Amino acid sequence: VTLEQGLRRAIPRGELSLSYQPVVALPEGRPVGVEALLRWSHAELGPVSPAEFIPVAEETGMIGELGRWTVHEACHQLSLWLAEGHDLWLAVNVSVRELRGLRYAEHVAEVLREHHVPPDRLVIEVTEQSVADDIEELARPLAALRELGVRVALDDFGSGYSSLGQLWKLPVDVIKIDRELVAEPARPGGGGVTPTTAGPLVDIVVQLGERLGLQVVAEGVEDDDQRSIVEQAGCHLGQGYLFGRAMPAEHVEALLANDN
Ligand code: G
Ligand code: G
Ligand code: MN
Ligand code: NA
Repeated sequence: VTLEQGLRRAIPRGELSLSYQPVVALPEGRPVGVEALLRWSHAELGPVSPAEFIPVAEETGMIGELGRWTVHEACHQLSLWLAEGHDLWLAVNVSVRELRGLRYAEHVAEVLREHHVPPDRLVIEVTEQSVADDIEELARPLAALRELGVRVALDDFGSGYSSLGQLWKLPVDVIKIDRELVAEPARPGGGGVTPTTAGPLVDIVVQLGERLGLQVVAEGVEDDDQRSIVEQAGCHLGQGYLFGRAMPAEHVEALLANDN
């Protein structure tokens, strides 16, 4: 079976699900949001990574249907959490191919209304790299989302090749610092990053966010050293294995319940 054939049947067969990774407020570590991550468990192949099937969905045009399923499912889950009184927002990853589709924002507005979710509880994530390729065309659908009151996040920030000058033109509310910057590998020939100089890249992005009035999330925080670099940079939001991996909705509930 090809991935494409399998993917066509994934929704009717109920093989898709969402996992949720917590985003925490720093320095306290209290969960304030989640990122929904798509999971596909194929009947014969077993779990297939989105890194593998999202590109196939984009090439075959199935991404629209997949994206609609994802936003619908995520907003349904979010509405349940909000109804239970949890103060939480939710982020969904979106392919630029979905944004280019007609009336993407209108579709999102409909789903929000259907589930009675306030628009400012939803964050739409697009990767810096994918948007950089086509800023002129994507500024409009992104602006339409923001007019609804939905927040837009630039994902994997710092890993792409876009110039700061171009990013300046983009209507976004949140920057997510790519985990490669958070990990900050030692510089070649520089003797590595010493404790006193650790974190320059994270510092810069956090300061950029502040100057632009944007929220900044540090991604891929895996250990206490990285956490302290991020906190010392003045970053107020963190995500990564240190705080929690992507998990089923029930586990998020337990996390939120413990927090109260
Ligand atoms: O969860 P995981 O690390 O396996 O995700 C791998 C990649 O797939 C990440 O870049 C993530 O942003 C992307 N991804 C996960 N879920 C979705 C989704 O619902 N839609 C899109 N377009 N990308 C997703
Ligand atoms: O591209 P995006 O940021 O949407 O991708 C999210 C992916 O990053 C998910 O597949 C998730 O499993 C992965 N991820 C989340 N936290 C960490 C982390 O602390 N370390 C690493 N290596 N990957 C992470
Ligand atoms: Mn993301
Ligand atoms: Na990311």
